[in-house]
Amino acid sequence: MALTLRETVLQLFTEADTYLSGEDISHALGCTRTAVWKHISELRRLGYVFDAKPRKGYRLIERPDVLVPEEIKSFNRAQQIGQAIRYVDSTVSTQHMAHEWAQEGARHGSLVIADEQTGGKGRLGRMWYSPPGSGIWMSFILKPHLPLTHTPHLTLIFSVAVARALRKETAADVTIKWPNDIFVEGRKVCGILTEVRAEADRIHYAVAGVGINVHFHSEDLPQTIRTSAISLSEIVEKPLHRAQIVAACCGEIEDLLNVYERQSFSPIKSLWESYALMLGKQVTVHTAEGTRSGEAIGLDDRGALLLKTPSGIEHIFSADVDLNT
Ligand code: BT5
Repeated sequence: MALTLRETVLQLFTEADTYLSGEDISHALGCTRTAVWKHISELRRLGYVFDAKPRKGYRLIERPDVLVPEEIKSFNRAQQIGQAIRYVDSTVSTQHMAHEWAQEGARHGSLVIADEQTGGKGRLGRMWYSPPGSGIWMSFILKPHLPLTHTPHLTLIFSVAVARALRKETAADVTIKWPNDIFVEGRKVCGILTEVRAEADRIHYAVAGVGINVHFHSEDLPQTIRTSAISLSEIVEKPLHRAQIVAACCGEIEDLLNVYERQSFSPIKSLWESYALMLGKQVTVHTAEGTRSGEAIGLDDRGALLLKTPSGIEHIFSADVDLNT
């Protein structure tokens, strides 16, 4: 997808990492120096800091921690995922925006992202706490050629992709709790919500929502999640840049969707198991049919959790799972 001039200016500064003269940029972009100056001023207004030196030009010395499309795109290596982006400062839920966009004909990989959600959604009508400036609240529109029964694979692909991105970007020791949670230090740092619209028994499109806690302190959280939630800045020393984390997620999601398309679920399953928090452990599973305990022994080919109980092996498709202590 073609970049706007402002996105291209930012990409030039990101790649160069040195001084660029107004003349060099206007040549590279085929626009006037006045236009270049206008884009640099606009970027300054967004919080980017440029150093200006006589005869040398401008150098980008500070980037704001913003989630605007140009900032994400300047780091994103994926070809499809996160190439089309709709960003808003605040919305009820990025899931709603993504469904609307999908129905208007959004392309595969389109991304909706917000700085704040006022009605963030978890599974089964639960809420997702999404205060401004504190996290990454985003929804990906996917158009996979898959039967409806393969929907659980998408959630598992997203869990592994986000876990890999977080490990690479923060070196945090992240694990995955089946089916949709990413944990650090025994607390939830990220939740994933996959919603599909189907035609007959095939997926028409899917919206995969990802909420990653980045900047808040657990003391500031609502009482109900104060001890169960954590944010990345509580465990990572270095300053965190949300757009870079989003871009890393886009790259990993695209890589894993490609692996899945070529080799099906088996490599994803192995990767998932290497991040799994509960394998070989005693767990309690809460489903619509009731609660039971057993050992979590792996995934089946459909992405269901295999639970070994005294009466045999059960395949769990939808549940909340607690680790027994
Ligand atoms: C999830 O549901 O974990 C899926 C969360 C998906 C959120 C993203 S943000 C972008 C997109 N737009 C949306 O509106 N949603 C998606 P579930 O497994 O049902 O977990 C929900 C439970 O997690 C709640 O009942 C709380 O106990 C807890 N919780 C709520 N906010 C949290 C937070 N920020 N961090 C950790 N835990 C939280």
